[in-house]
Amino acid sequence: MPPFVPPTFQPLFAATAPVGDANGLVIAGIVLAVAAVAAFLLLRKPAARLPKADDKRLQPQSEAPPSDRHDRSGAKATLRIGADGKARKLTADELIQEAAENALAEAAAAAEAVGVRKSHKDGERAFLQTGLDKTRSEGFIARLGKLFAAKQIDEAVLAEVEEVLYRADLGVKATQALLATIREASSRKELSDAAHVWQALRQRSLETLLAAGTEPMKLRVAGGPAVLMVVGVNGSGKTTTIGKLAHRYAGEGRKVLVAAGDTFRAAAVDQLEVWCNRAGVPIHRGKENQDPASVCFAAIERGKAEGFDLVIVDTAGRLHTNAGLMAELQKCARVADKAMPGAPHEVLLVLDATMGQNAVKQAEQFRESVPVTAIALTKLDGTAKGGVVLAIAETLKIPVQLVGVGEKMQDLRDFDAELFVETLFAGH
Ligand SMILES: Nc1nc2c(ncn2[C@@H]2O[C@H](COP(=O)(O)OP(=O)(O)OP(=O)(O)O)[C@@H](O)[C@H]2O)c(=O)[nH]1
Ligand SMILES: [Mg+2]
Repeated sequence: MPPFVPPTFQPLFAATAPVGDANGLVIAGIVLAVAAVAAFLLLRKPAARLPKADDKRLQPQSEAPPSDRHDRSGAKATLRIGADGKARKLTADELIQEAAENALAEAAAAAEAVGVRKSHKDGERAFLQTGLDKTRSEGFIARLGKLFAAKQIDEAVLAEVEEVLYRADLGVKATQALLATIREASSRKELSDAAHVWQALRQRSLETLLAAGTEPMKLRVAGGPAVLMVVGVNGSGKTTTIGKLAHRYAGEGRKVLVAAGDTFRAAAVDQLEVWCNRAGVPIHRGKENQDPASVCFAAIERGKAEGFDLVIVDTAGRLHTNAGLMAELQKCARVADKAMPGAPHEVLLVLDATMGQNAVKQAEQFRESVPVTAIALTKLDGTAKGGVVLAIAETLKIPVQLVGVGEKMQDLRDFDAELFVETLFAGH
């Protein structure tokens, strides 16, 4: 009898002996393997059933705290320290039970993470609902809703749709794109079905927004602070947006410096200072009427010397049609690059949504002077012209990164194209 055969299986081996020693070994090996699998399954059965919620095994195990469940290497060990301080070897059944408990704990943690993401999304949706309330109840969504509900969608209705979209400040490109979408749905004999038309509009709008870019702003750079330059016409919401951003990034533990590049009005610097105090970040002030470019330069130098992560530069509001003031903005950008090559890393154009199509025109002019990389669309809460987001994406192909939905600190939200479209078209 070969020495490896355990006593329990020796009769079995003996029974196979007539087949010949070599064959006998093979057959005995197979029998041993089958027996091992059967034993494993039998042991596994009672533990594999799903424990009930009140099952004691789901309660915390005082005699085997979680930290004792793993050895120092982090690998699973079969030894556990009991309440008496003694090591005890777990049976196979206990090991399986423990694995089931661990799997349940992991599943619960995963479910919790999903829950956190869901509640975050619900929160964002609530902000957007506020921001899009007027667009949905008075703007083009409400008007299209009336058109689609009242009549069969035919060419006459399409002409009305076109007018609604133009009036809603969607602009030529976005309007034509959406009309083409509706016509295409019509060629698939879906025109009379309002639900299909809404679906097509929703899809097209999302594609437009995604095509304008989905990358977040790059506000982390190696070897010095990232420089974010904020530009826009008078009163568009630059200073307010900077205050909200400073609050957000400082809250994330980043070292933020705000540069008061609007040196035209003493009141502008004071206003910025109020926001900086609220956000708990320092402000770099220049002298009244000092060249804004030199304030920008000095702030970046200070940002480098004092180890700031981010320098946000406020600039004076200016009319996009004023060549002299636009040249001054160019100078600020040039000087920033001298203070730190590559700066400004992002140029955020702040547009007031209530301006509608005019905001798109402003953007076209601003980007001729400075490399606008991102758009913050403010005052969405105060307008029915929320469709201007589509006009911006379709015409400018610059991503809207932020939307302002009120005057409070938390009323500046990251733009999420999917959530935006979902909220805009909700109920249709
Ligand atoms: N309702 C609403 N108001 C906003 C929003 N963003 C800014 N405002 C208001 O818009 C007004 C102008 O904002 P500012 O931040 O001073 O604008 P600015 O671009 O810095 O203005 P100038 O420095 O004069 O060019 C203020 O009364 C803000 O409270 C927003 O998202 N919603
Ligand atoms: Mg300002």
